[in-house]
Amino acid sequence: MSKQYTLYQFPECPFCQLVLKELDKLKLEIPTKNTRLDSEAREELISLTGRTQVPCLVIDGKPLLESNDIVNYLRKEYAQ
Ligand SMILES: N[C@@H](CCC(=O)N[C@@H](CS)C(=O)NCC(=O)O)C(=O)O
Repeated sequence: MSKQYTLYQFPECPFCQLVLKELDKLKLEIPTKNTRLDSEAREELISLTGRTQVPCLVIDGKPLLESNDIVNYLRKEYAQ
């Protein structure tokens, strides 16, 4: 992967599950941060987006919100 990614998420969130499933399907390993368990991660997310909404995929420092948009981005970049 040429880009740097971080996925802010928590696994109990159904929208996060959609993204996590897609990562699995595409066999992509992306660092994740759990905003429910990790208060520092939650603060980072607020700094990046002004809110606590997950999932949020940070791509080279730029946040992408909305599970559908994240899944579409991943498919466009990495689906064969
Ligand atoms: N439309 C959004 C919905 C995401 C959403 O509602 N996430 C919830 C957790 S399941 C959340 O982040 N709630 C806390 C907040 O909005 O600050 C998506 O599809 O990603």
